[in-house]
This record gives sequence, C-alpha cells and structure tokens, in this order.
Amino acid sequence: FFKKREHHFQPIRADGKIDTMPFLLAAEDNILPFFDVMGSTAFYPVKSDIAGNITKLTKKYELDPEKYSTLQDMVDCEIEAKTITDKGSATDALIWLKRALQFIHGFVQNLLDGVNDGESLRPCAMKSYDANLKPYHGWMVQNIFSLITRAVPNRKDFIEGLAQGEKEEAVLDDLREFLVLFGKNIDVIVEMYKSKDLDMQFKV
Ligand code: 0SG
Repeated sequence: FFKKREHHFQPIRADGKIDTMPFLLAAEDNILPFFDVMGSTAFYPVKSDIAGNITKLTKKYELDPEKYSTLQDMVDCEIEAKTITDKGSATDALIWLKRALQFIHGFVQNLLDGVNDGESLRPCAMKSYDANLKPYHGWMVQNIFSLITRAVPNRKDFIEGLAQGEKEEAVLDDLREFLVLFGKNIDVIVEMYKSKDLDMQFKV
C-alpha cells in the first residue's frame, strides 16, 4: 500500500527541519487514502478534518513558499507575528494534524504489537485514542469517537484492504517500514511544539 504511493515521508533534514511541501504531500497521499481502507463512511468526518488541516497549511505555504519552506519556519513566523492563537493559524492546524498523525501511528503500532482482541482492532484504536487524542476532547467528542471506533474493520479485512494482492507478511513489513520515517517526522513536530511550549491543552 505505502510502497505504491507517489509521495513518501522524507528523512529529516540535516538542520533538523521538515520541508513543508513534501511533508504535506506525503500526509495527503499516505494518510487520507488510509481512511478509505478502513472501509466505512463513519470515518468521513475525521478524514475531512485532516484534509482541512492539510489544505489550510498548503494555502499558507503558497502565500510565500520561500518564507514558509519548512514547518519550523511557518510556526516561527507566527510566533514572531504573535498570531499563533489566532483562529485559522498554521500553528493550530499543525497541532491537530500532529495529533491525528500520532493517533494513526499509534493505531498501526498497536496492530503490529498485537494489541488487537482476536479479529477486533478496536482495542488498537482505543489505546491510541486514549494516548493521543482523548486529552484534547470534551465528553461529546469522546462519545462520538467511541461510536466511530465501532466501525473499525476487523483485522483480516483491514490487512486485505492494504494488501492489494500481497501476502499478510508483506503487508506487515510494509507497515513496519512506513512507521519508521512517518514516526521520525512526527517526533520532530512533537519536539518542536514541546520546545516552543505551543502544545495548547484546551479541549474541543
Ligand atoms: C446535533 C447532531 C450532532 C451530530 C454531530 C456529528 C458531528 C460529527 C463530528 C465528528 C467529529 C470528528 C472528529 C473531529 C474532531 C475535531 O473537532 C478535532 C478538532 O478539530 C480542529 O479544530 C480542526 O482540525 C482545526 O482545523 S484547522 O485546520 O482549521 O486548524 C480547527 O478547526 C480546530 C478548531 O478548534 S477550536 O478553535 O474550535 O478549538 N479534530 C481532531 O480531534 C482530529 C481528529 C483526528 C482523527 C484521527 C483518526 C481517528 C480515526 C478513528 C477510528 C479508528
């Protein structure tokens, strides 16, 4: 599945930064189709939330590709302009995108670690949800998520959706390989938000 994508998460630059456009293209090309493999319309709202983050960041980048060439530059410009807490800031869009990516990374890691309950992948989703999204959700969104996770496909269907004709072992290898650079990109963004003290704690 991931090997066949056109865009991939890139190694971190030598200066520790992440190039904006390759990152956004990789998110669009690897993460959004992932929700189609999940195989239920229940995931449309989350897919469109993530697509919205990507669109917002892309539009911001296009305003000045040179100035916003890395994710760090984009956030630093908003810190300087004191606009990080504005509605519609790139810093805010990237916070939510980061959390969504952390959720997906955790979900796949849990699958590889065998956190599933037999065929049910729901424990993989719930465990990652508790770690990565729940702290930022009020009770209403928490309840919506609990409902959404009931639509998580069973293990066999999920693997088959990703396989496109390949054997299970090849799919698991593909997932393992995907998690490496995907995880490194997430780690750098998480670290950036930590070091700049930007990880706002409010709930939606
Ligand atoms: C009366 C009937 C009511 C029915 C209501 C049904 C509505 C369904 C809603 C489904 C909810 C889907 C989950 C979405 C949750 C989002 O609220 C949060 C916060 O979203 C952010 O809010 C946006 O992402 C931001 O977008 S931005 O690009 O413009 O910056 C921004 O709008 C922000 C505003 O916040 S505010 O200023 O209002 O405080 N999003 C998430 O939690 C991310 C969800 C990622 C999901 C990962 C995959 C989950 C898959 C689960 C199953 C395995």
